[in-house]
Amino acid sequence: MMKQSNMRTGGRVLVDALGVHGVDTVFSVPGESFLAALDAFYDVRDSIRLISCRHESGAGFMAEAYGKLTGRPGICFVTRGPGACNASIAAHTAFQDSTPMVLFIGQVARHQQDREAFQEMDFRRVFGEMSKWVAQIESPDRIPEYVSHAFHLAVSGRPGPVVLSLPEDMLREECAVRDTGPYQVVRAAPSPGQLDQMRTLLGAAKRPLMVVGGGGWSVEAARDIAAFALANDLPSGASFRCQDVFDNDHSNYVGDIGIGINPALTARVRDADLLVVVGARLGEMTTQGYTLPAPPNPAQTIIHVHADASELGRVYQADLPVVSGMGQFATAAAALKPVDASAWSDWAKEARQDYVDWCKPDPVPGKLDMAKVITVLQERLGRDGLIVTDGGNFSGWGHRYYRYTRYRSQLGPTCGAMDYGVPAAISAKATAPDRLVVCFVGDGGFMMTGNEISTAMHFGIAPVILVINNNMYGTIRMHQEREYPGRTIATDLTNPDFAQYARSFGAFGEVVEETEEFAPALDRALDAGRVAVLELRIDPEAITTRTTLGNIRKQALAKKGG
Ligand SMILES: Cc1ncc(C[n+]2csc(CCOP(=O)(O)OP(=O)(O)O)c2C)c(N)n1
Ligand SMILES: [Mg+2]
Repeated sequence: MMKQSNMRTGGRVLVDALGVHGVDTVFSVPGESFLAALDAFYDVRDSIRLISCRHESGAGFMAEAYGKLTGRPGICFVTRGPGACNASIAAHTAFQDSTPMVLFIGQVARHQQDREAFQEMDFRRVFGEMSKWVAQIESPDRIPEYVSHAFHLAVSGRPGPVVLSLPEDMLREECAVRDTGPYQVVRAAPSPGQLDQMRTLLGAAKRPLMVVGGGGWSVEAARDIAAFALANDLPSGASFRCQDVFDNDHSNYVGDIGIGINPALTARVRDADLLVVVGARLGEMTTQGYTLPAPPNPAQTIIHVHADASELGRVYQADLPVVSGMGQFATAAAALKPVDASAWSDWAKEARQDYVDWCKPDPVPGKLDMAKVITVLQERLGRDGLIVTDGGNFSGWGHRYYRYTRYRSQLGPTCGAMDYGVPAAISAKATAPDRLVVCFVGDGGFMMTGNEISTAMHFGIAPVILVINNNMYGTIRMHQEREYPGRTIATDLTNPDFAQYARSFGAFGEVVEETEEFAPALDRALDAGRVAVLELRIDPEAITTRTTLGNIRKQALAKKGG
């Protein structure tokens, strides 16, 4: 048969489809299973940047962070069983964090399927629980349809990850097929009746509290929800690692409701008579382990706004459940006639004061005071700052003391995954090169994906990485001391010299041991013009912003009568 000019390989149809949907960056570790797609990327290398990484968890987290930062799907390409398994942590994170992402996996050829061929896995089963949808494309002429569906699903309703499996022979096969148009974002909006009802509930309240968080926000939605709060003098908190959804300098911001919550804020959640929960799931972190509010029918009246109907009534029965996108809800709420808020003006003022008081640092053991480190960062970064955090106790300093004043100025795994920080910071700096991207990561987390410094060097991406070194898996040590005091095991770490490690990649590296050394070291790191690592050696006793490891052990022993 004569070759027609409109014939394209599956790989090319796929890469063209990415172009149609506006993809500008792809994160990957290459594999022979998707060579035909890689070859198609060669031809579009001026419009789609292909960032090849050193580990698929790094590539996956970079894609997730891209999705978190931009609201557009982060794109990741990995190979068959080994690559897919390595990348699965990013899919799980995107799922729990409601981040739009599309993970493409090279798969064994169609005629080899179901034989346990080399590296074969059934990705529909593997990713069933950690994606919104997983499918395998069996024919190249259906690629545009599948990719369009994947993009629509990733961003619509509650955003999340979608997985597409690509048999390698399918990517090589030629076909004639037309491209689709670009995807659109489809989200619900609150009804006028629901808005009326919300106004009525708000008008009847004496001690209302709003909690914002979750995925699907934007600069405009964050601005509108703040306007709604201001108009109704509504004290407003943010869920775990979603602090940048609400300007922390706003007179109605009252702090974050997650791990290490201000006890005064816990009391306010308890004493509130109305909770307006917008975007956050009423999940374990937001409810102090499903205790506050008490499920399923708490004392507080609950208005729960979420993009996904299946989250409403999941654990808590809301008095007013509303399915809505964040932008759609925030615009409507901001346009609502404000209620008379005089009944709770003292409550609102006091709640804000609680937060202001909470930001005053407690004393910190050791020569390097992390609270002061945050103050310096705040001064140096201003509104250009973008704080990226890994999972671990060191993140508590940034949660408590940093003021997030702009949507997106915080990127962190709300699912608590370690090893997120370094790749996410690299992705953030690649995506927003004008921002001052600073990553907080522990010595534990850094040793999981710190190798991606190599990727940053290769592509000329220059975030600043602060390795908060306490020579242990500190979080787990804390829990051990609390539950099994004095019987520590598996939590001590022997580390490399992190500055020297960084320098071995050609990166900038310095050690900071005292508070006064931090500001000049940060200046040098910001000016380095390449990825910079500052190892911050902290006292292992400085385990949280509020207490020491020794105190935790002492209290646990006293409780056990030891
Ligand atoms: C991928 C992953 N593995 C294990 C854990 C469990 N975990 C939570 S925090 C933590 C220790 C973190 O150590 P480090 O990064 O040094 O931070 P630190 O707590 O010492 O400040 C561990 C092992 C996790 N959250 N994620
Ligand atoms: Mg540590």
